[in-house]
Amino acid sequence: MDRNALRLYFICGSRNAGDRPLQVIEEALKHGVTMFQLREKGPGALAGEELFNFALDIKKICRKYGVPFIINDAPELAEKVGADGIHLGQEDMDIALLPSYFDDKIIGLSVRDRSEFEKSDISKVDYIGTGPVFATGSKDDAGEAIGVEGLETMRGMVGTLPMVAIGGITRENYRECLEFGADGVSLISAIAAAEDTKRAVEGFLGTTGH
Ligand code: TZP
Ligand code: MG
Repeated sequence: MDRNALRLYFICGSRNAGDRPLQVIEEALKHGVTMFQLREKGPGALAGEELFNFALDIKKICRKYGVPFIINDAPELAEKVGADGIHLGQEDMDIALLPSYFDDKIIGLSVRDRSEFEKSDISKVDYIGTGPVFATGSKDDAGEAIGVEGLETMRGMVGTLPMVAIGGITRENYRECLEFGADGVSLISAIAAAEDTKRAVEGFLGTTGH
């Protein structure tokens, strides 16, 4: 994959962005998000037909803006909807068991530290997501923050493999993530919960004043 796609990777589900998630997603992509992940988790999460339709709407938005569409931890849904890739955590499906649909798709894996890296088969992995770099309120079981030092350690281990930072990333700290080895930043709340989506996105791209 093109590592530049990781530059501003927006992750969102139907419950993260107020009562008009599709509008927030469209606005975010329109103003420069480079990759998108549908992560449908937690109380009130959509399922079945509703989730499928939501995913299809998002795919259309992603196509419109030429942004890769990744789905978190739902290979069947990803295949059914024709997503560009899948993101898996350490506890999710084994990458070796993914159906052949994913052979030419983007495969992302969460790897937080050396011990997770050592037990991961990264032969089919296109990028890794590393974190939480900072404290986050968006994932209950995210664990202890690894800091930018943790990112730097991971960069040393993974060599040139594309790597995106995750967890508690804001306009104030994202540059540090890039300086310490991440190809980009992935985030939920800093865009999904922003009052002004356009301004939030541009703040991560250096296209607006701070
Ligand atoms: N994995 C590690 S931290 C996290 C995930 C999904 C949540 C990131 O959300 P936020 O709001 O950008 O901290
Ligand atoms: Mg998962």
